[in-house]
Amino acid sequence: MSGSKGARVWVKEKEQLVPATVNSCGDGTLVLTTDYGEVLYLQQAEITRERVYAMHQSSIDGVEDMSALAELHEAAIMHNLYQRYQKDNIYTNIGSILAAVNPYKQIAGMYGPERVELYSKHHIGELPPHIFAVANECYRCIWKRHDSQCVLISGESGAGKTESTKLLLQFLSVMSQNSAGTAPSEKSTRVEQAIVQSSFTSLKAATSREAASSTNRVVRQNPGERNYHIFYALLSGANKDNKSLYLLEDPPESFHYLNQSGCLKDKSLNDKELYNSVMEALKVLDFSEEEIRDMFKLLSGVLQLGNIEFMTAGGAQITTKQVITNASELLGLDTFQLSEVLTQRSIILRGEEICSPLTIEQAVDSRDSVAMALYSQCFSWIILKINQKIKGKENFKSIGILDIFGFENFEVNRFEQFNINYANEKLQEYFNKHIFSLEQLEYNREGVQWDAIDWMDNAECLDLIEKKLGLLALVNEESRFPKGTDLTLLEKLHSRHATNPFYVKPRLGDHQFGIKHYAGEVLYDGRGILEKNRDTFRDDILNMLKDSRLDFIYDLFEKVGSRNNEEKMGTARRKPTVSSQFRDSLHSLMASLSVSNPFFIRCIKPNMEKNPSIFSPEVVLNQLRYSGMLETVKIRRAGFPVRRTFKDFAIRYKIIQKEKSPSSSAAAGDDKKKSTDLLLRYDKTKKEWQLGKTKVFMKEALEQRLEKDRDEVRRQAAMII
Ligand code: AD9
Repeated sequence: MSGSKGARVWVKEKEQLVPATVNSCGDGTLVLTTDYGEVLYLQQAEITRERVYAMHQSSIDGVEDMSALAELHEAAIMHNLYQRYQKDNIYTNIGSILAAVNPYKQIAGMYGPERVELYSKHHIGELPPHIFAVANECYRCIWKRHDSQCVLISGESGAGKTESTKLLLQFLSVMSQNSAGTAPSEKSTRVEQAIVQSSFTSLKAATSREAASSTNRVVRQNPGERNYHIFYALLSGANKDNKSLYLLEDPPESFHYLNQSGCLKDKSLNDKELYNSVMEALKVLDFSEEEIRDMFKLLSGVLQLGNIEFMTAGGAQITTKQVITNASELLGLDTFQLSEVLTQRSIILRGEEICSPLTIEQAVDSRDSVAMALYSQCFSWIILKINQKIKGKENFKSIGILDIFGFENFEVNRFEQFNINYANEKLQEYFNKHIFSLEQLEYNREGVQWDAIDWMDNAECLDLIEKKLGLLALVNEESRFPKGTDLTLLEKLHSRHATNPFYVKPRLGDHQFGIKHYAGEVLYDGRGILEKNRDTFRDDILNMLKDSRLDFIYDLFEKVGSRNNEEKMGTARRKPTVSSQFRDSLHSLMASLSVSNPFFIRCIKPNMEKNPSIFSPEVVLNQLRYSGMLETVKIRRAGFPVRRTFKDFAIRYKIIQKEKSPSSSAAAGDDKKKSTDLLLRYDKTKKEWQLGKTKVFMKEALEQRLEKDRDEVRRQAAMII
């Protein structure tokens, strides 16, 4: 290798490739400084191609599309992101995926109207990577291909998903306004606009959680996390009359459901403005004044519920009489009946009602479950209404934007993580298939035989989760078994799947089981899974809510009840479990995705501190793994990952062509012929290479041999000079 001072190289340190610069090379010692500040001394014997090699020019310069990187490994991908991030180029393509690194600062001129205009006039690939380029392509495709489009945005919390969604909507709304003359009706444009301006941040916050079948956030927030934005918006935006109508005269910090995490303000949001835009959106979407009032009453009722407190006196007793009166008033409930279900549990056994007092902890749980049920039913109702409103004709084509909460692996992983990771696994399968089919397309276009590709998919892991007698089936079976406990569940899981290579039975920790996901191994805590899955919403609580004087609340729960009744009448008496509902909605999502043309945006957090100037390699590498971007690389590598046009190939290896057969007539031939002759000399069997219509396709091993010979010839030439 060329070891001159200042040369850029890759060096392998602790099994990781690290970018580095040559300090000096002499006396058989190579001194390098890695980009992370470490100085390495390599002795002659250590200077092998495995340990250290010259960085390709494409990695040194940085590229807009990772597919153009000659070196396709994770270190090169990360280095490329880093280099671009330093120059405020936060967007980079990885084939058909757009990677967006959160800048944590406003980059001047990045999203102005002139940028919208510019990107709307160019095809994807003609301008530097940008979220507007994706939005524009999406918009063009809907007209060009006449099919539905979807944009899948994923990333960890705080990675920039909401911002990306807003930017997409900003672009699409300008485009649809521009075409208002040709658009189906002015009203649809207004609806689109309304959605853009609307409360979607508050809705969005709920959707990502909703996806995990959890409305926990209403009653409990993590430190530094707010409850759903709508509560703060309502408190800050409602006028005096409404505040008195909704009993909201106290400040946010006086509500238990808002003050637990110590986070009341979101710096990036103005709650008053949010309230106004929610109101505007609700009007455009034809929500009646009465419906709006009912929704806000429900939300205020939820806040009051949170302030109900208990003490022990032979079972839980309510100490906050005024609060329970307020809650009952807002929700149209009978105060006595509400107090009863919060402090005791009643079940009907053989026609007789049996009541048992609750402990304080149980009483708090029942209070929280009422709040969660109200919020989640109201949320589903809003979604239903919006969908009815914006639903178009039969042949209606849409652009769907799916904001997905990324893969999770915490210290303790519970039922929620199990569901989130299952969803991510499923989306990964979709993603792999898509990337794979794009590869196939490129091979077909170039006329290359591609059946040699053998790629790793995640089908086996998904089988472990969702096939017959898989993890989901066992969890559901045990949930329906009255005597089933977390322990009996774990026993079943272990005994059935211990030998499955994707299943993990931890040696330590007798309450855990693990799954080897595509993004890594995750251990799940089995405790509480059955209870969460059974979704034990008590019948007595449900009946109390159905007794509400308010039609709105009655209607929200009426269907819940009728479903249960049907089940009770049927022989099976089966209420769908949370995970089976989740699986069904995931499958129907996959069905809509499968008939859509997808775009992928992967949001990346460069550090955990929200700092605009730190790029932490470990933090980023983890996300690259979890996001499936490396999977794209894997799929590519499984085929013929190295591609060079005939011309590039002929120029690059001209020097070894001469070397191997100085008098060959091939030197005078065209680029394709020159390339073929050289390739045949290296591999007669053609296993390691193929010719396309415009490019040479090679395996990496063959390229490495070519590169090595090329280095050698250049070294000898330098010595002669
Ligand atoms: V969560 O799952 O809702 O907790 P998101 O949605 O992934 O999360 P969000 O879009 O809210 O993250 O981004 C977090 C913050 O990063 C924003 O409030 C901005 O301050 C910042 N951000 C994100 N993207 C950009 C950008 N393109 N330009 C400037 C950005 N700032």
